[in-house]
Amino acid sequence: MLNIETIRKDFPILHQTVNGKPLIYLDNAATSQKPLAVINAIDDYYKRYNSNIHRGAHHLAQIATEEYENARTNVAKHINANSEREINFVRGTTEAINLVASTYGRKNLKAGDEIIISEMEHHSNIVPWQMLCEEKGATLRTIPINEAGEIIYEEYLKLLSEKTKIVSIAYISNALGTEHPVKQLIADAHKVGAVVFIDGAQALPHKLVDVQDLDCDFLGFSGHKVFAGTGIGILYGKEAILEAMPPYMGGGEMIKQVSFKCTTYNNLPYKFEAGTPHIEGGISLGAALTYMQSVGVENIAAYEHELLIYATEKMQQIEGLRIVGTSKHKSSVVSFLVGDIHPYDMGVLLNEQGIAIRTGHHCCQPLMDRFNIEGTCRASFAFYNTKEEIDVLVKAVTKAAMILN
Ligand code: C6P
Repeated sequence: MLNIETIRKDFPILHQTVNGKPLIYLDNAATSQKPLAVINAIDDYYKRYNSNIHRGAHHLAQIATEEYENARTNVAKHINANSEREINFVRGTTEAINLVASTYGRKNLKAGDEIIISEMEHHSNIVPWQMLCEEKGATLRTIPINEAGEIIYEEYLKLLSEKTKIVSIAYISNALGTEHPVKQLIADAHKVGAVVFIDGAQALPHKLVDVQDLDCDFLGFSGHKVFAGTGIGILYGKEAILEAMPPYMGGGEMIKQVSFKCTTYNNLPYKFEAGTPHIEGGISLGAALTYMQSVGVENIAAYEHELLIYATEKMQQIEGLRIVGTSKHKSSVVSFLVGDIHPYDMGVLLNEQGIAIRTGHHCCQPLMDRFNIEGTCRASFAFYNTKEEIDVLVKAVTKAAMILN
């Protein structure tokens, strides 16, 4: 059981008013708020040991290196990776996908090969693969989805063939909250010899993700969605696959030896970490995961499920409201439309009540096309949200609908 009142004290930003009303932050899928443990870790880094890492012999450099590498170890444990060598710091999910597309993809794909994604992907899990397909003469195939916002599994099985080289799919959809059966999906992709990239951007904030249990080849996620700072994220890859991949960016840190005749590359994970990294970002990610572990990721998942059920029931009672994305397997997102009201207008009126939601296509334009809509209103929850906040949301949506109709 979580003590939400105590938890909320850890998040200073939540205790403010917006337009004269207490802030109700329901835009957690876009970015989550930061606990004091994370804010203090960043503060501590700059006040006590700001220094470049992996290169200085001096005291500050040693502390910074140790803290950065401790964060990597924490990430490895958190997702049950085999070793720290499988944990690459990147800028976020977007960079993780681009890295794999431009290294693994460029090396291993040829004309006629196929990549499979779903119709429900975030643009960052579409465009890098389109770019790769264009370069290689490969084809991007999409798994269709049903009215509930679930992938049609039989159609996925039909798409798989010996031509399939990469399958890339979000664990949880940012726009609808649908949770896909990724373990099964990975096993089926492996049967045809494809590698699988799991976009974990919306999964890591809400549930335990065990890369060995899933047997995914790659996993990407963003620090800022798991209560850490922005500009930091993780690319996990199986060690043997990462070993065989060419580097992504060239520069300092990613090399063993440089000469004009021959340059050799560094060991994992540094091979993929050219240049001075986002040191305080990495440290903040370590602190954020420690914080989540102290709350208990399973407790978080159970509580957020309660919030989702509560919100779904209450919101369905609003006249004219329809929820977009009604899968039984969902996490922390309620996407909705009320009558013909434009999502942006709803967002503006909710903001007047101090409520932050996201409106629009949520970087999923093909998904919006599939449902023949321009966008939705999206309320997305974190474990610091409460049922009382949902009650206020329901009242505010009802009131806004009356004004806008
Ligand atoms: N979704 C949202 O409001 P970056 O920007 O690299 O941290 O994450 C990209 C990304 C990739 N995959 C999924 C499933 C995502 O949800 C996101 C980010 C935010 O839904 C911002 S568009």
